[in-house]
Amino acid sequence: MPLDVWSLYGLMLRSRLFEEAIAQLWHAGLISGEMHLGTGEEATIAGVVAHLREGDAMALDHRGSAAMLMRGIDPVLILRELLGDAGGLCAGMGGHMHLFAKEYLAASSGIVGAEGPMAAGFALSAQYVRPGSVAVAFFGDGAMNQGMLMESMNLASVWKLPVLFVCKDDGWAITTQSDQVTAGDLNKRAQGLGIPAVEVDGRDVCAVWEAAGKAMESARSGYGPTFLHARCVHFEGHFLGFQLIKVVRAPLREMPRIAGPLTQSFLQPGGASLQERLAGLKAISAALLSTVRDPRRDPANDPLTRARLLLQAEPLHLQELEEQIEKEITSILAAAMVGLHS
Ligand SMILES: Cc1ncc(C[n+]2csc(CCOP(=O)(O)OP(=O)(O)O)c2C)c(N)n1
Ligand SMILES: [Mg+2]
Repeated sequence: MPLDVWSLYGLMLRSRLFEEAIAQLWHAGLISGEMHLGTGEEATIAGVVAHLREGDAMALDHRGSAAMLMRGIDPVLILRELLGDAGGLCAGMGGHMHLFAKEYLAASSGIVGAEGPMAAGFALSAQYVRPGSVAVAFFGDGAMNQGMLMESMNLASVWKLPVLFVCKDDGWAITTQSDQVTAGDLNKRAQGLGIPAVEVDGRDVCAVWEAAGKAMESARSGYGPTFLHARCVHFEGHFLGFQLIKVVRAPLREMPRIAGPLTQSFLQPGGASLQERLAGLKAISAALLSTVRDPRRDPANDPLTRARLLLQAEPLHLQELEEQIEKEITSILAAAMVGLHS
C-alpha cells in the first residue's frame, strides 16, 4: 500500500475537529465526568490505524475516541455514547473510557495497562481463527509500568502473537513525570522480552505509517510482536480542564499569585541565609520559565500542523479537504444532538 499523506491528514483533521466538538460539549456541561482526549496523538493513531484491515483488532486506553473514529466507527454513535445517551455505541453505559465495537473488534478500557492483555487475547484468537490478522494495543508511557502489560508482552513474544504494541509516550502519567518513576529504557525493556523495538517521532505521521506498516507485515507473516515507541504531546495535559495546563496557558496572570507568597517569605527575618534564599529564588524562577516554555505549547509539536505543511504545495485541494471535513463534523454533531434524551 503506497503512502497517501492526504488521506492520513484527512484522518487526523477529522479526529481533531471531532475532539474539538467533544471538548465544546464537555465545557458546556453536556458530558459528565472526566474527559481524556487524544489531541496531539493524531499522527500516531492515524499512521497505525490506516494499516488495519477487516479482521484486525484494536485495544485502546482512556483516550480511545480518536482511534475509534479513524477506524470507521459511526461518529454519531460515539458522540451519543459520550453524552450518556441510550442511543450511544454502548447504550450510554460505557462513556468515553469504555467504548466497544464488536464488529470492528475494538475495545477500550480505563484500566491503565489493560490494552496489553486485550490485544494479546485478540491476537491469540486471530492465530486460530483469522490467520494473517493483527491486533494493535495503544497505551501510554505510564502503562509501561503495569505488570499486566509486561506479562502480555512476554506471552506475545513467546507465542509469537501478531500484536503491535504502541506506546504513546508523552512523558507524563497524570502529574507524575515518567522519568522519575520508570527504570531503564523502554525499548530495551521490550528487547529484553525478545520483542523488536522501533523508536519513532509520534508527531510525524509518515514516519509512524512506515514503521507501523513494516511491523504489522511482520506480525501478519507470523514473526510475532513489535514494540513501537512513539513520542507525542497532549496539549490539554491529562484531561480537559487540567489545572496545571491552565497555569501554563496564563503564566503572567498566575505569576503574582505564585510570586506573592514567595516574596513575602523571602523577606522574613531569620531562617535561611541570604545566599540560600537567592539560590532558592533562582531555582523557582528557572522552573517557572521552563513551565512557560512548555514544549506542549510549541506549534511545531502539533502533528496536525506538521502534516499540513507537507500538503501546502496544493493549497486549493487542502482548503477543499478542510472545508469538507469541517462540514462533515458539524453535521455529525447536529445528528448526535437530535432528539437527545428524548
Ligand atoms: C490500573 C490503573 N491505575 C491507575 C489509574 C489512574 N490513571 C488513569 S490515567 C493514568 C495515567 C496514565 O498515564 P499514561 O499511561 O502515560 O497515559 P496518558 O494519560 O499519559 O496518555 C492513571 C494513573 C487507572 N485508570 N488504572
Ligand atoms: Mg503518558
